[in-house]
Amino acid sequence: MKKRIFALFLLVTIILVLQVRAGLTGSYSAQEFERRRLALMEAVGEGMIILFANPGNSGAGHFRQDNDFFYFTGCEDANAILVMLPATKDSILFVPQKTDREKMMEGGNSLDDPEAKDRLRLKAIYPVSYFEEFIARLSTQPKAVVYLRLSPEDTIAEARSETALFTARRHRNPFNAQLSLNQYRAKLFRELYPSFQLKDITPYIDSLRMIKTAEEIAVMRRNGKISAEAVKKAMLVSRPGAYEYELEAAAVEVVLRNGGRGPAYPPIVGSGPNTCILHYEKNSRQMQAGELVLMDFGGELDYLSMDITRTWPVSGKFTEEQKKIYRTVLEVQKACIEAFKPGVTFKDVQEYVARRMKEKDLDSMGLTGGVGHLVGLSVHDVQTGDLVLKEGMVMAIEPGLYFPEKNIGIRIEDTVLITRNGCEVLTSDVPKEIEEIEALLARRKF
Ligand SMILES: [Mn+2]
Repeated sequence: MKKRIFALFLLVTIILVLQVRAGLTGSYSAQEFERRRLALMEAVGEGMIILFANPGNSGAGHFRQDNDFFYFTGCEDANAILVMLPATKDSILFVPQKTDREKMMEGGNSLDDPEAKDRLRLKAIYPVSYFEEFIARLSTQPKAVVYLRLSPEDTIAEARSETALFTARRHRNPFNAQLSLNQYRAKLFRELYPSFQLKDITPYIDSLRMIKTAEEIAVMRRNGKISAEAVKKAMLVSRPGAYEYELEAAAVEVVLRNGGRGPAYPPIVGSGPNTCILHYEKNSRQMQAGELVLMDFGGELDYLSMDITRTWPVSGKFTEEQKKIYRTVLEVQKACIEAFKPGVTFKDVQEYVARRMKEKDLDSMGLTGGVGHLVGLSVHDVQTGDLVLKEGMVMAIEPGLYFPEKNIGIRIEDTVLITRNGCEVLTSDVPKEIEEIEALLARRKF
């Protein structure tokens, strides 16, 4: 009997351990960030590397740290500065000294925490007001090399190229033509310390961020499950007469309930004509029987994003015309997934897709497939150089066909992890086969 009780106890313990789900950034070890810093310093090998934290909160959203700063610190202090010294492998954090009033309103930061230095595995933590003096000492060295992020920043929802584009668009109006923080910091460094040789740290960061670590992969696997559950929930609340935002609400709730921060980008829920607007996000229309609804959604879990798109019939059954187009997109998407493995390029995927469609005697309707985009701290994650798939990359595959004259837009998107000899679909829990979708929708009651 005692043996049985012990076995039961063991089983319960194992189940509890397996269910441990950190969420809200508790998923990473301190060693993880130290390893990343050491890898960066190893690759750079000279001078001083300086990274800036986000200055503070804006809007109604939660504070989110700058992607690159978070990647190398795991620290969520606002307005901080990280200095890395490749020669000695030391890392120093500069953090704002908060007033008693600030501490009362928002809590303290790493400067108020006597254990922060050891926990974050840093050489020292100083007040940020000491930073300029620290830098000034260096400016007397001949040709001091300083690595800054001279390329644009990325955010969870925008690639570096997209933030650059939005800055450029803002400059169309001279009254909004303000420098980005990166541009401003570089300008200030050039003015204050003209002897420095400024170099761009971004390509070094991006080649690290492109390959996910074991800890990142664990978070992304979990996010794949949560985000898939979220889209499935949205499918179940869809019905003729539902508003697009009801689907958004259902999906966001699943993410929040599972320890995610919310959506990783503005959720796209487009019905009828809106299925053909690729980045539609008003989500205000009432959907009707006979139409399709396209939902592009991914949650944020511990700073990492996910990217899923599904398209389904509002009434629960595809029409013959919708089915024909859907099948084409699905076959192209599945062929892309089949082609994915280390060493593969954009051209390889396209050739494979063309071959598979021919073998299955299917008209691809002009759809060629491709490698999609990387996913990570940003949903359109960083990339350096021409893309060749490597083990540890996480990619979204998102073929779509759009016929505005028919009000039919169909996109099917999954996020996959490149493994040693293929890929693992992280978002496979949400159905995409026609029969599976129709079976799931048949469970709805209305
Ligand atoms: Mn995508």
